[in-house]
Amino acid sequence: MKYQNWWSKSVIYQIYPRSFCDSDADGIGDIRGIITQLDYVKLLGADIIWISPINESPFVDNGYDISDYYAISPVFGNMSDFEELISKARDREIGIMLDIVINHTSDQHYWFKEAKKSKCNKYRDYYIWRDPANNSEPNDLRSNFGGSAWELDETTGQYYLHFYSKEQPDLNWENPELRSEIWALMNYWIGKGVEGFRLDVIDLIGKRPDHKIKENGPRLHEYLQEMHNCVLEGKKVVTVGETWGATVNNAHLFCAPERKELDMIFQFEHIQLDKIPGKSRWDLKELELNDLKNTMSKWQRAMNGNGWNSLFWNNHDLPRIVSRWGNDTVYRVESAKMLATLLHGMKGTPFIYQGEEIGMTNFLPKTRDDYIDIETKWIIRERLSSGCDEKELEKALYLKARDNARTPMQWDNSLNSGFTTGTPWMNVNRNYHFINVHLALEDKNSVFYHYKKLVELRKTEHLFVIGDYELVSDNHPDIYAYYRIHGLDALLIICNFHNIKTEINIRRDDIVFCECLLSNYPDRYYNLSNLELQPYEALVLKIKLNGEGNVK
Ligand code: TEU
Repeated sequence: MKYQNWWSKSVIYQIYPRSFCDSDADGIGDIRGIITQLDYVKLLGADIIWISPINESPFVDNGYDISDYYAISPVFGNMSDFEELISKARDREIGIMLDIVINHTSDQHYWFKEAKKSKCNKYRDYYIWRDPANNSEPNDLRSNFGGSAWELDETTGQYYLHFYSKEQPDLNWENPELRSEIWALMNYWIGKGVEGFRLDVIDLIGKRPDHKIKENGPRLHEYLQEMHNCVLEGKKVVTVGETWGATVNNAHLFCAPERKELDMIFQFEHIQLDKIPGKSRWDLKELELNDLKNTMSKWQRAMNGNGWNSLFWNNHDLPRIVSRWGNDTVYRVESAKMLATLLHGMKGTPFIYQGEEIGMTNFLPKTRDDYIDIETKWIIRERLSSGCDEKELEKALYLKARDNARTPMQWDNSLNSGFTTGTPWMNVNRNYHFINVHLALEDKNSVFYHYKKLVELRKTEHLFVIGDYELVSDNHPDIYAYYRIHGLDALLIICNFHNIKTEINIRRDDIVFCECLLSNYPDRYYNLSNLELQPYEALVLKIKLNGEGNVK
């Protein structure tokens, strides 16, 4: 048996609640808004909804700074709304995956407020404190949002560690009492009926700041095994860890089934191929298709039987894929479908980020003030103060800013794209008049129906789940093609990644049957020995082999 888990066939839909659907006209999306759209998610076919954090928070980092793990933020609703969401989702056979941020809390969390009071407070050791070194920061560790990772607490004269903003102090996982608190809160939410956890920056919890170790610290896997023991063992709960530090060499440590840690991880290697190596993601470089083929193939092979891939192009931290690696003007529909096909054909669990399924794009700001994310504001400040080229900066922001993912969901053509009848917390992308759910549902050739078909195929064609991945390795500069093979049955996925016509020869003598399951151009004639592909064309072919050839 190549898979045995209830979620192996699942597709996960990510909701960024703030920007999804507003039910009470305060300009911010909420849980009741999500409830009204459950039928939409069901129509798409997703099995699990991952909701970005909805806990009590001062929202310095849009909820990734939790001040009460047991409470729902009133901005999003209340506990009975959440319970109703769980139950109405369950009625539709949809599970709810909670996003838990347990590497750090908000500085407004009770634990931190207490911890700050004195060095001998009961909660002091829940966080990471160090004495100044030569009247300055303990060392030169940097925060991911700019500046030092250490902040001085005037009252006690010590510095605390924060790998994100200073309002997000890092928790001290070395402390067993802290770990027990975390297990308790996770069990609480399982008791409420959640069927999954997305664990924010989980590869950081084993940090050793004195040795400047951030990711993959020495006790990381011990903690995850303890979590499995104390929380996950025997429960119908799927976990996916966010791990920017994962490589093909350490990924199995997180998710090889026998290790009893997590079910899947998000690794980010493929999504960083358009930055200058060794520099930050704001330092742009064109994506080379062959780099993408190599990286995706490497991960497909590495996780074969030794873990399970999560498949994604997008999330709330990443720009819109159609603007990034597709074409968000002339070929928006074709390229969005091609990118979807390329990803959903692979082995693993696909994630769809809200709006991706209708081909939502990055937004063009009127002024730089339209960027409101904490990380984007920091990079603007930093780059301007170091005298950067402003045109380059604008290009980098358009292509990479997290804000791009966070503009409100485009439901229809009405005021504020049907997201809210109030004033939206963030401006709606001006293209909502022609990119919206209402139009997508009316058009049988829309990006939406292509996604829906891909989700359906995962349920009906076993090969999508179990087939082994084989790259058609020809170094073609425009075409990414691969097989998913099981015995004499295979899928052949062929994608033209660029906006030009191109050709490929995939002639094989051992094909006895070939059927097209999905394409993004109408009425195509396929000749595998001389296949001409239209701009961004994508095909999913089902083939039967006679066993006399070599599939590779
Ligand atoms: O993101 C992890 C993270 O490291 C991000 O800073 C990421 O590198 C960057 O945003 C890429 O654009 C998680 C959450 O997904 C993010 O929203 C939070 O801001 C962050 O953790 C802190 O909790």
